[in-house]
Amino acid sequence: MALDREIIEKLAIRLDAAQTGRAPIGKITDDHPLMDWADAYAIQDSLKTIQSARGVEIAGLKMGFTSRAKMAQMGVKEPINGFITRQGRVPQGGSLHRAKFINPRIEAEIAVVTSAELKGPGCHIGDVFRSVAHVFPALEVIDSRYRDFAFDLPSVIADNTSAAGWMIGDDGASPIGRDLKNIGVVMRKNGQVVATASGAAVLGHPLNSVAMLANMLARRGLTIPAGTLILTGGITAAIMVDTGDRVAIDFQGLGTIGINIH
Ligand code: 0L1
Ligand code: MG
Repeated sequence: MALDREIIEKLAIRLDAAQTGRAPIGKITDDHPLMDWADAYAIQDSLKTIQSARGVEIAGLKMGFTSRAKMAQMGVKEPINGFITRQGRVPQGGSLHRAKFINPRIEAEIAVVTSAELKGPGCHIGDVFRSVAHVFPALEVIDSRYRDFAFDLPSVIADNTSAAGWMIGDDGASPIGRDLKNIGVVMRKNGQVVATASGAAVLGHPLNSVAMLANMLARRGLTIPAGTLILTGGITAAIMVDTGDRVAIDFQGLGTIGINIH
């Protein structure tokens, strides 16, 4: 680690203020170029502590940058992870208040809830199959706290991977007998198709993302407890949304979810 505790806490306070005040900031690595991934996750943890202290509740975990194309574009070999909050939940069919965000974008995801603890290192997709109780159609709202999306990987990790909101469908499905890599996903904005993809866009299979999360957490001495909700990462590209938009996403065999922006 390159940063001391005091700097880590100051940077977390800065990111929290940017989020609550909808006031974007420059990327934090401009001032701390030696900041490494351990520092970045320490800032994210500090952000979680700050938010928990004012009553924000952790609802689950998320993976980000899980599409190979997006990783290649960023020149990284590994996705990133963060947390989602109960306050960030939008009920199925609900609305997002545009004024609460800086530049909100929406991406289609598959979410899972685990039924047994998952631990790395060495966690494999087979372990995940045995430990996932339900899969859900989902979407994530991302909102970078960095001005003009000018960020790098450590900055995004510190900013809790741009997490800003999420929705899952009301009805979960068993993963048994379901080919999650071949689930077709169609995203529409205001009735027009804006993105299509299949589950394989997420690391070849959305459950690979859960295995990778367990292995990433193991490096920090953490596990995925039973009963954890996990957003496995964007299946489609993230699309910009604005007041008056409606986004609907069809997940083959899992149902449709929709969100209104007002
Ligand atoms: O959920 C994610 O894939 C993280 C995206 C972080 C970067 C961004 O704001 O686009
Ligand atoms: Mg995402």
